[in-house]
Amino acid sequence: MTTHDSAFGLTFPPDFLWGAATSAYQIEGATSEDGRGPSIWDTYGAVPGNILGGETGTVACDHYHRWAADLDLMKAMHLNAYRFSVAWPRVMPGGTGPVNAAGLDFYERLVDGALERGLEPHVTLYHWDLPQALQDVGGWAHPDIPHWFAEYALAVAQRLGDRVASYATFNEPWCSAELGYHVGRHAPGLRDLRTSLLASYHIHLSHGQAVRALREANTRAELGIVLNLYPVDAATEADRETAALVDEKINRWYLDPVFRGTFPERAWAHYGDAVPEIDPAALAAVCQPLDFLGVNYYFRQWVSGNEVRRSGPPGAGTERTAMDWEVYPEGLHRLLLDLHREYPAPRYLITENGAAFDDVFGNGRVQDDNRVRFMRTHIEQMHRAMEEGVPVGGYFAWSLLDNFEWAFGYSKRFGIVHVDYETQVRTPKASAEWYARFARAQRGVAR
Ligand code: PNW
Repeated sequence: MTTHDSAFGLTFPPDFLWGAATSAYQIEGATSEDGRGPSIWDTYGAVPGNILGGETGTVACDHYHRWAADLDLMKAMHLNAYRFSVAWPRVMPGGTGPVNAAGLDFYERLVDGALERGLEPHVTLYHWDLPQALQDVGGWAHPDIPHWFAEYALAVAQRLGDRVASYATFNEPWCSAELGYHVGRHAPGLRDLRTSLLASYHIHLSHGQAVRALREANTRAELGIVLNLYPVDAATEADRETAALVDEKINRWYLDPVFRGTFPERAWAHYGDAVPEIDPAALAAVCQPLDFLGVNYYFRQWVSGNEVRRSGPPGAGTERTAMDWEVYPEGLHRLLLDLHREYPAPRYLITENGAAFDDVFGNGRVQDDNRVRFMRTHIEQMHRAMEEGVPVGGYFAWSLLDNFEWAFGYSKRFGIVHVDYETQVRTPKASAEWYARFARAQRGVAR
């Protein structure tokens, strides 16, 4: 027997990764412990009005102290992989310069703890918590940042080495550049298109430079990048051109440099004078052979007139999450087929998929049937894509825990495990129990 039947009759390869994902700033807390330097999210969160309810990541899920119990949760759920991020300001408090050994100690304990529990560690090097010291000199807009990032990546890889299964350079660079430097709804809260495009360019260069540095250091871990990607649909024929532009701005502005060493033409022309001065050779070098592409899938973009909706087609027939995002499982199937055709990678990992719902905690449990349905239908669509030839190697639920949802503070709960922020008590939701049964069946683990 090489495969196992699951609850709903889908067969996945026995070595398929069933995991959960988190990120450092969203769960760790302990923002000034053991030599960690300040990050842009500490600074941004300290400004009234930036985060709903004035909340911050200072305590979050206290994962910095509760990491062992959190790993136990995943082991109990029969998962075999854990995706988390390393906080740059823990490793290099000043962004560049001396390494803080205590910061790396934490991630070393985490990696070893994961391995002891049968969880493959999948590390994201940058999930939005830039050291404030680097922001003080311009952050992603500074021309030297690719060098600083590669330096930091090497410091992590030198310590964690081959115990890590994969490194993703970036999580969702669109969010860093667009939300952080243009829309201003994420740290550092800037509102300037030109600076945001420059930041995106430097993030690309940083990715390329870090991948080259890690390869030269003979890192055996798989290397890749994680992008937030969306099918883009036009409501009417007249919306097609806009939809194509939106697709280039959100998806291809990030895919093309990584896979082709170029920027997409339509978006480039659209941005006009705001585009940065590009060194074609440097841009070409962003395209490094990768071992995987990480796909974060949440919803599609629906283009209608001048409006780009995340909530899908108007009307009551569409299910939406607490973020007002459309529930659209078919989009994952479409996205994977499109990627496989246009941006072939050796394998794809679904590095995030999940939903916030208005969970009701009562009698010691959360009966989140909506989240169970969300996960099941998305896993079904991922399976369809695999049957049609797309090499998908794993699925990571976003998120293991309810956590700090950026500008929304703690008001949006994405966890499959409920967190009581008063007591820090973790309670697996019905979705965690469902996922545990599913993973156990898929992996053929005895009861
Ligand atoms: C992702 N959008 O963020 C991040 O990787 C996670 O840290 C986050 O908690 C999760 O998705 C849920 O939001 C996104 O506006 C933030 O399209 C914003 C968007 C997409 C993803």
